[in-house]
Amino acid sequence: MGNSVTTTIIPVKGMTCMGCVSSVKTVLERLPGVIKVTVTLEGAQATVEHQTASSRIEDFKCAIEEAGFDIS
Ligand SMILES: [Cu+2]
Repeated sequence: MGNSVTTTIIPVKGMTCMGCVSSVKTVLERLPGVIKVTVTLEGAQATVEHQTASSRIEDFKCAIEEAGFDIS
C-alpha cells in the first residue's frame, strides 16, 4: 500500500502559452513523490501522477501559485 499511485487533476488559471505550461510542469516535477506531470493549455489543467504516501496536494497547489498561476 505504501507504493500506491494517485492521479490528481488540478485546474490551473492564467496559463497563456507553452512557456506557462512548461513552468507549471517544471515546478510540479520537482516535488517529492511526483512520477509524471502532464499540463495542457487548452484544458487549463495539470494532471499529476504521484505516490500517494509521499506527496501532498497542498504542495502542488502552492508550487503552482508560487510560479504565478491561480488554482481555479
Ligand atoms: Cu506563458
